[in-house]
Amino acid sequence: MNRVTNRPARHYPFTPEFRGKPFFAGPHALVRPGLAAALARRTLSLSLLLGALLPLASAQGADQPQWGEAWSRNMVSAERGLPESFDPKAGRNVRWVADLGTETHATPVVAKGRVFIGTNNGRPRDPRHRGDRGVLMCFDEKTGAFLWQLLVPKIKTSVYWDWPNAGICSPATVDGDRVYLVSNRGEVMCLDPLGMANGNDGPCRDEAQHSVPPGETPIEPGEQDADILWLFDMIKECGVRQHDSAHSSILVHGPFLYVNTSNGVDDSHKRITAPDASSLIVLDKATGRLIARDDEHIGPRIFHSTWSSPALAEVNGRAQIIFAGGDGVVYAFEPLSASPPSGEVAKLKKLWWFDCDPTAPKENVHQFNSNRDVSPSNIKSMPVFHGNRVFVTVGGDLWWGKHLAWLQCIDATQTGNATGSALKWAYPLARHSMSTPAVAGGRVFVGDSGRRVHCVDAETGRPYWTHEVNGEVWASPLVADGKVYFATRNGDVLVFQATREKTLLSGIDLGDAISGSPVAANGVLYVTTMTRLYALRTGLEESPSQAPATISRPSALPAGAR
Ligand SMILES: [Ca+2]
Repeated sequence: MNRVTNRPARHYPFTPEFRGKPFFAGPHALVRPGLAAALARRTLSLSLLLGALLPLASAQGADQPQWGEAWSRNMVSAERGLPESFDPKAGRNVRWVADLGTETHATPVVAKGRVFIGTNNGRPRDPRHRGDRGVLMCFDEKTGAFLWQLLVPKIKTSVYWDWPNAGICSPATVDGDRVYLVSNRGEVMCLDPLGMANGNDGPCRDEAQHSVPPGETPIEPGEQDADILWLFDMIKECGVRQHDSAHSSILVHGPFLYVNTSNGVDDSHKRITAPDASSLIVLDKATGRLIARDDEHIGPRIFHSTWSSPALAEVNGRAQIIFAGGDGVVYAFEPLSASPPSGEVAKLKKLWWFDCDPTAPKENVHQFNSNRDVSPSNIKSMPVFHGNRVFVTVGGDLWWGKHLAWLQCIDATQTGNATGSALKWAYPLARHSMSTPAVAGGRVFVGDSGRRVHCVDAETGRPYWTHEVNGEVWASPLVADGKVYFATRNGDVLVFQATREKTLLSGIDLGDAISGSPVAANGVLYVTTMTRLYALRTGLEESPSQAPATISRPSALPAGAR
């Protein structure tokens, strides 16, 4: 899929029910008063302008089978006709809503008529499986009907291996007729997108045992359970000390899977117990065999964990794997062209590297734990490749490090040690950023944990505009259809025009924290809160009677749920 959004801002579809009237003022509106006032200042002129700019655009109709653009990781989509506002209470522009668990930190992917999203088991779909679990749910793309789920027991070694109720945080990757996923137990899994409904396929046959905690009686899978084809245990096979949670979006390149390992510090946060474990590994996608690993000895310098997933670049026609380590360094590796002989594990060849924070401490880094002024930097978002450049957010760890953070632009055409020389510009962010940038039309959009979103000139790093928001931004933005969608930990979705001038189109308060990134596929926008997955499409009228019959009504939340 080659998705390009370097096109001029286009006209926005305007559904009849709010053409010419302030759509935030209705009884079902979820817009906060301050936001409403800001919107009111521009509503009249916008309405007059847009009223003349119909008809509706048609949807493009492409799947979104991985997190970000394949495989630049750019947070852009070529989908059109996406809603600039929606109202879940009234059903306006809402195709369906699916209940998730009580915490959802993953981003949905959409492929082959199905939507896959990681969550927890806070609201059990299967009464046989109760208690904290990692869960991957699969829904029908058109109706939101629940199809099947993967249930993965928690690691009980300590909370710092597999954080309670965090669920499966990793986004899935769909490639052909396979779903690839990293579970909360640090297992790389290959799943059948059709689940058990078509039988138990693949060499893995012990799903019954795998779905329950060790030592408990196996539960035989039914038609609404996942079908694991193979799995590779990174903790067992690679000696990884996963920290807090496994978080990885698998990159598929030819027959290979590139997977970051989530290797990190121990419970004290002041020691690396697996200094020799890999940060990046490569598996054969057909069999799960380990065929390559990095040889960079990143372990001792990992300040917290290894949560950034690799991107694929094509630099002057040459493919490169771009990987951001838990040490704040961006590495470029040569992609594998063939598997090593049976029994051997190849070492990835480094092409260049760039230390994003070269003056930060490099030795005994964990003594700077909890130092908010001086600490190493790390990278939790994904590096984005665009136009021979890498865009990355980097800085002190949100929980344990300094408050300094930046959006950086790196020249990807260098070789060897590119630290310093490859820096095109650095733009200051606040209190770290988990947000993978969206680069489109010569602009870079990103949010930070300092409660601000930014539009920056991609060439110079100078800001076009910023906007204060009501919560930390953990989600990545999405640029699509001439708009940029931001989501906050306070539960707001903010929609701006993706232009150099700041134009806030709408703000919707979903009343529930948002970690997952907005995505678009087949003309539909997906927004994921802690507890619900919203499928949003332009042109669905504001009327409860016209709300989709398949809408999944939220059930009562258990005690302690958000
Ligand atoms: Ca099957």
